[in-house]
Amino acid sequence: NTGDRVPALIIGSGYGGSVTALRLAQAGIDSHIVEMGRDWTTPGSDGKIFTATASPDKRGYWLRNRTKQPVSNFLGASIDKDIDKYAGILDAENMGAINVYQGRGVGGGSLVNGGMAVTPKRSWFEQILPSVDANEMYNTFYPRANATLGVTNIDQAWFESTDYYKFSRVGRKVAERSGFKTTFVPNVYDFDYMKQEEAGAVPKSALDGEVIFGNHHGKKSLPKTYLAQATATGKVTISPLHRVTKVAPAPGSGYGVEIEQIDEQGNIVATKTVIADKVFFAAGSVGTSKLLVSMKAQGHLPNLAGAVGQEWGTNGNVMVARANHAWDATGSKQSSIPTMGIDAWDTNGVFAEIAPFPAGAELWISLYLAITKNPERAQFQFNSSTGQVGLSWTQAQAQKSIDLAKVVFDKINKKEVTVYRSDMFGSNKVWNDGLTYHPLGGAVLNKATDNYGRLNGYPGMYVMDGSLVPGNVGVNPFVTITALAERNIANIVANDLH
Ligand code: FAE
Repeated sequence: NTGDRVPALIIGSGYGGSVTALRLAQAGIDSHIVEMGRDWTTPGSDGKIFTATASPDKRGYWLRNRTKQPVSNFLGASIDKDIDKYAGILDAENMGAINVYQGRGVGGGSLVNGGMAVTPKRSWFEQILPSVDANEMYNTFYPRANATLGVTNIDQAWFESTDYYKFSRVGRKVAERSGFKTTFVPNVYDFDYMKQEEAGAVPKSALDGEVIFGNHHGKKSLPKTYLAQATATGKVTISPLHRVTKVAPAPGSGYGVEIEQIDEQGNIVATKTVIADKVFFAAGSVGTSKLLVSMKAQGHLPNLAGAVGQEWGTNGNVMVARANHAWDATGSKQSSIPTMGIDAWDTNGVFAEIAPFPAGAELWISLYLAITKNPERAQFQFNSSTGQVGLSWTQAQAQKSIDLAKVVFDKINKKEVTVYRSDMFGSNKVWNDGLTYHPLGGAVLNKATDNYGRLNGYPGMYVMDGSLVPGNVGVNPFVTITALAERNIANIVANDLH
């Protein structure tokens, strides 16, 4: 409420925010999380909390009048449809040439993501974040992150036998026949639960195609792990449907934080100002970058480093689909949880998730989300005439992702005598280069902040999320975001919070 003073205010409840809340609480510090999305705990009129994957209603999308499906077409025709404007779970945020998909709600991206929990190759990590002690990361903080997130591996015997991973086995077979390595990928989904889904013993979630609009069961999203532990301490409160719009030094000490409360249709219902001794930016790469860039440009935080808003990247994301032969069925039954990737990072700069396409019918489609070694970066810029923050990313910058992925999939197609599907991302469009699931950067560690996320010039202000990572982590990012937050908060608790 207006006038309140809190010891620590955390902006956003994704990975960075959840780690921060838990570790502050364990150090005895009360914190308050401000989250612009809903708390996804109350069912809608159909008795379900989340909307169905195949036919999303308003619960699927963040404040839009029309769905924006990542796989947008079938046989060239758009599958998008009108919906009511609502504080739905998945944001397809348009930032000029790119749509940045992000989770909205208590738990951030953990509500909508595929749960793929990948620790990057150490050599690549050392290249992108050279100021970080890699020993410490790989011996202490990656293990801590994986343990607290509940990361496990699929039972390989079950993987080989279940109909639900036929799509993965076909993806593996064709990749290996072309000389590419594949690898099992750990996940936060409860694979024992998934087995019981197959046995019909429990309600289906992954095996019912649930993922990008929320999972009712099985997935250990942050509200079941870090946030559950954090709130159980009694030292963490969360305000959903509250959006931070301004942060500036308060007279005396601390920071004044302006917050808009919104209703489920996105209307502003109240504006509040609170004072916080410490402010942790954990609004995600785009959310944190937009706030910092606009506060600096408008003179509210003029001393922020020049590196603020720089070095943003897409993690080289590009999507593509192939049409398999009739004898290579991918299955009418598909688990929505990916467990395998093509690892051509060292040879081709490509790590491709073998993705499900759970349409409920046999389509012989292999879908891939490729992470590529695309070196292109972009900057966030404040536009004083609109008051908005834009992103300089151009479609031409995505070409490098296509070029890298094309070498891998051209080789597979040539060997298999198969073709790309060109009807799934538009009509006659093979490469889906207009989106990213993995926004990274904008407040890069040891550049926009000190080596632990402290914002230079503003004691008590920190960055804790994906904006610390410079544009490309080579694998799916949330384990790295979590581990880095663990590392930084340990240092902050030890040094800044007596
Ligand atoms: P994030 O989790 O995005 O949390 C930021 C939170 O801040 C959100 O809840 C926002 O609503 C909130 N927020 C933003 N602005 C404000 C504001 N002004 N005031 C109040 N609150 C605000 O950030 N990654 C993987 O590693 N494996 C996967 O399998 C995977 N699959 C994905 C699938 C999809 C469809 C998507 C969209 C993403 C996927 N990701 C995956 C990416 C992953 O979810 C993402 O990197 C992390 O969630 C980023 O964590 P942060 O803590 O940076």
